[in-house]
Amino acid sequence: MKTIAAIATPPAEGGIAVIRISGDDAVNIAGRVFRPASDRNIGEMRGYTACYGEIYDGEKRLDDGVLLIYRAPHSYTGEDAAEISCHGGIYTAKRVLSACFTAGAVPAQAGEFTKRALLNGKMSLTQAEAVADVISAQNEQFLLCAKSQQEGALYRRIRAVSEELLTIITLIQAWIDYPDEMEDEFDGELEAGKLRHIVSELEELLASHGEGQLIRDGIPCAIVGRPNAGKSTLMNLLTGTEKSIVTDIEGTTRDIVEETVMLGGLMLRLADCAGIRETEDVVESIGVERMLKKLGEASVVLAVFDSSRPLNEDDERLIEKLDGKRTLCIVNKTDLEERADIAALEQRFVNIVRISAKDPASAKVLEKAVSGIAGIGTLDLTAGFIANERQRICAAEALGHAQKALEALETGVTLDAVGIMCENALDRLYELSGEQVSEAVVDQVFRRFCVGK
Ligand SMILES: Nc1nc2c(ncn2[C@@H]2O[C@H](COP(=O)(O)OP(=O)(O)OP(=O)(O)O)[C@@H](O)[C@H]2O)c(=O)[nH]1
Ligand SMILES: [Mg+2]
Repeated sequence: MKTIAAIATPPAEGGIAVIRISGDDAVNIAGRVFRPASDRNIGEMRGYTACYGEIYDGEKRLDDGVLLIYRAPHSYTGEDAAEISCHGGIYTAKRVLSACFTAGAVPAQAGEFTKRALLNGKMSLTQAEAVADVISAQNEQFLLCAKSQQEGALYRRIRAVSEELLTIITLIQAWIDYPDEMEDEFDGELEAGKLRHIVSELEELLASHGEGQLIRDGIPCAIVGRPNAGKSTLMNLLTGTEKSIVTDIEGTTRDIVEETVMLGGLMLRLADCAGIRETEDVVESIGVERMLKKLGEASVVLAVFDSSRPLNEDDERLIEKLDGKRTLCIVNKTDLEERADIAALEQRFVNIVRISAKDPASAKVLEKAVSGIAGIGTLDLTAGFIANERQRICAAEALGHAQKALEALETGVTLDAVGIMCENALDRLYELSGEQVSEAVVDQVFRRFCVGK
């Protein structure tokens, strides 16, 4: 395999930039572009050792920097590798990289370092996929999940189910091949029990996909309520900006104002919507339509009620629309005299909080209340989760086959048919973990990566 090189740091100005080289010839190539300040021989440097020196393209001095050597198999890729740290100018890094090409390296493709790590058995496919998730993580919670995935959480989870399936397949096979030599009767109910466990494991695994997406991309959260309830004031409080226009005129917000915030450790995609009411105004009624659409799509709803005015038919209409929605009822304007029937709201909503959106201290109260109701994180994603569409399809197909096998066993279909269905499920799991996967699939996985990783 050719020796590859790429800039591993982002194309931006910074203190240092790192040029990564990997392959059989990595140390030789490093030796051609790097001249140690001491009389050290690069070819004799041991793994995990570094030296300071100057970087050259032929006889042209480019920069000074540090060379770090890795020896196979103790490197990210499992190959001999070298990293040259130079000054972090974009142009300098590009010049050092082109010197590596002159010295014999070829440009690395997107994700090629990680792909080599996979091919050299340094990680499983799901671990390699997690590397891309770690790089693109935008919040603490998702980073934590992606990290445990990178450490093999999903792989271990699939492994456990695969082994359970394999035990059933082996037993069925033995019964088909050597029925006379089996000591006990075939216990269909016992095997069905094992299959039921596999089915429920796979169902739980599939459920982790939606949850993982919410944590990665943010939880869609609609702020709704009647006009003037204080929705935009609340939005501005949570975002710490004046993004939404606030006035005492009813129907101020018409179009949807969106912003992503971190609240109580969760990433929320807030949408400040038009107030709900019957209106003749064409623009405002389009706003109300959009609000209803957002409400439908939201995983979490912040429903704002104005405590200084009696509840009216718009509030009632909203309450009806919240049926079945994960809602935090926010009783706002508690700094004013109370005129709304709060007891009625308390009867209707389990999660209720009283605040004044004008008071900055309310942000803390909301943070606690929101993390309580969001209900995300009921599954422990650090135990492994389905992170992308490729994995989801494999898991869904494995589940389908396992369900069919269970049904066949329960309805007394022949053992070989049950065995085949179990094998189909196992094949899908092997594809999911990457133990049996086509080159085309691997290529597709690495297309998501950046060059240098
Ligand atoms: N006293 C008091 N006034 C508030 C509070 N929250 C909002 N207001 C005021 O209520 C009025 C309406 O606030 P907005 O945030 O624009 O209300 P909205 O729900 O977005 O209204 P629309 O966009 O028209 O649907 C403004 O004058 C705010 O200053 C509060 O907690 N206490
Ligand atoms: Mg508003």
